[in-house]
Amino acid sequence: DDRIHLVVLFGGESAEHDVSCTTAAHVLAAADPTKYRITPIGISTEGQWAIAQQAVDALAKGPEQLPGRLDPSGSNVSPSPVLSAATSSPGRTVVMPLLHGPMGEDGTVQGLLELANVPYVGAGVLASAVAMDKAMAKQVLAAAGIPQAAYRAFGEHEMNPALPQQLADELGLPVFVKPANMGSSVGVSRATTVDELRDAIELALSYDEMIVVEEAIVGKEIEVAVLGNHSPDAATPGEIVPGDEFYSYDDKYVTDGSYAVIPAPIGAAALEECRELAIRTFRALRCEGLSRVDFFYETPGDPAGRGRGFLCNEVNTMPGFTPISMFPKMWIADGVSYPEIIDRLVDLAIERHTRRRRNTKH
Ligand code: G1L
Repeated sequence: DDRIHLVVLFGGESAEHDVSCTTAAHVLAAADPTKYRITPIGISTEGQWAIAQQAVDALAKGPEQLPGRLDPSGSNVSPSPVLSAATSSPGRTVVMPLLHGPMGEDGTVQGLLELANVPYVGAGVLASAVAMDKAMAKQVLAAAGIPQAAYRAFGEHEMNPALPQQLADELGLPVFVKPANMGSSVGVSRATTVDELRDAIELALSYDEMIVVEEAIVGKEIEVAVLGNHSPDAATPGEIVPGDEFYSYDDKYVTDGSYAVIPAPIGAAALEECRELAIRTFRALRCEGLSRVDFFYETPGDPAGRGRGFLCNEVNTMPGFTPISMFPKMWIADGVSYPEIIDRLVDLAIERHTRRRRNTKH
């Protein structure tokens, strides 16, 4: 059997457990069985890592059986199933972590896989951790000269009664207030007055000790799918046309109310500029494998906006990944099929691992 052993990690303790299970079901159904021998490993909502066979059984019952249904009984309570599955066929294993939030997307699982010396799909420890922290990501992008909305990042200890008014003077109103460490829109609010801003800061500080306050942008929401390592490619950008005032937690994956337009209707020159900016952003954060880079576009000449063009909103190292999610949809629109995206990701994981080993002196 000279197929690649693909270990798919899914589930997890985060709010996105169910999304992860559904995504895993799609990946398992789409991955070419002539290329991959697959070991699915599920993590329950209690954080227990289920033995492979249990996850296989759960998956066999179909996607609708998966969300929240991973029975922790009889499973291992440590990540050891992954490490043993990963080392059972050395040199031929690739791990695909379909996990969100703390313990998945923030670099922790990536660190475990580094220690185990197994190739894995997606961003490494550094890019995962930096992209996950909105304050840190903005600081890195600012240093790289990537245009962004005006913002202030600060900690709990810097909060004082005069700060909300100062922030309103500096950034204008409305602003968005966000906890730094949250992957989703939990704890995020929009403030239109200084009093609302004070409440919004208090709410965000209940989720993280670092928060970001940023100017609200009037413009289009443009997303770009980037694939690659050192020489990444960007797909044709798409536009998200929101149904609500802002992209709230509920319609992040449930797309009713908002819809996508690919290519984004902004003209060929702007599409090209956006792809280049997405690649610069991907490199600035040292992303690897894949990322979805999200921008606001202040149309030059639009009287409602300030005409600044593209402003980076956020970088998602683990974007939605079902066949109808934006990341796959943008590649599919460019002629790269869902199974081909999986092939590219696995190849990129192996390429990165081989290169890193060559560059490491032991
Ligand atoms: F492994 C990939 F392909 F890099 C990968 C991993 C995780 C792609 C997309 C995701 N996304 C997620 O895990 C999720 C946050 C959407 C939950 Cl499934």
